[in-house]
Amino acid sequence: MGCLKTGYYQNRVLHHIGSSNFRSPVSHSQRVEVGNAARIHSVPKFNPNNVFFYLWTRDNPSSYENIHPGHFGLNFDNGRKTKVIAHGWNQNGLDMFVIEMKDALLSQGDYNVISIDWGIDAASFDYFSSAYAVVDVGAYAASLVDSLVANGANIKDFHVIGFSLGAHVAGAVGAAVSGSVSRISGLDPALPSFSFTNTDRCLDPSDADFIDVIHTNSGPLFEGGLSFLDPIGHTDFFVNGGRVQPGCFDNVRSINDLISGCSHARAHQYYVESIRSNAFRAKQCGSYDEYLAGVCNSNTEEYMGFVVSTSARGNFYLQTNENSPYAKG
Ligand SMILES: [Ca+2]
Repeated sequence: MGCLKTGYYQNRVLHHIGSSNFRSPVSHSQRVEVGNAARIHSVPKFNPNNVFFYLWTRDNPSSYENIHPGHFGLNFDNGRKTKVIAHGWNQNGLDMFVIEMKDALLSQGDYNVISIDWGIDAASFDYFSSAYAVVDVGAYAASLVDSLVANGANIKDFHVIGFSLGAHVAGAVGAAVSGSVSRISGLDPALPSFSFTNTDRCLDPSDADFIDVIHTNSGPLFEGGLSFLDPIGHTDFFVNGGRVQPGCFDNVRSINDLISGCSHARAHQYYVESIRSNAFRAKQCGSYDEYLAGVCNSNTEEYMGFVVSTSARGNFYLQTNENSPYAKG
């Protein structure tokens, strides 16, 4: 299982550089192919000073602490489980969905909640430059996790949640940490440019002990999709078939429209709802058509989202309401 299905993707990024590890940043160019048009992009060298980490706990639920590798703040507690949130393109670490997710998490559990703010790199006008940055951002965030573990935290207490491009940041964190984090949740993992034959550059099952993925706007770009339609986790949930969501009327014109689009955003909206309630009941099935036809009515059930069983495996389907609350129970 990997991130690439040859011939499936519309956009391909070819990279021709050596090490771009954050410890030894290098200037480089990147050849980007979009369809049949190839062009050379200048990609800014990664600067870890452009990445920030915000920490909230029940002791400081509203005012975040800035932390970074080697500086853990006053409120991080090794006895708590840690939820790490990675935002997507043209977002930042204080995006509304991050705050909603943080609030939902702290309402339900005594967690350390860390937001990775890579908004400077994610603000690139060029989606492909931002997509290129995810591995460096993830490696830098992994160095924070490693330093927290060296200071007494348990690597198995870390769960990374990433939306869109942030899902691949989460994968890069998981790939770069010493050991393996317990879980990554990929919320509609972005597809455009992630056609690498190399799973080092995208979320894949080797990045954590357990990976659950929610698909809400999947499919190739030319069909109006933005994320991986193929399963890329240990368990994948295809909501309303995974392509378009009820209540959304996504009109596809560009990546920009899609990335801020209704169906894509439903992925983090469903997930936040799943933190507060446990009602996204899904059935294992071979396809959405079979699910709709009732072929899978007696199949295994799982609950999607925050509460998913880490023993869940395979593909699951469910339907939602058009408006919040989305879960049908
Ligand atoms: Ca990976």
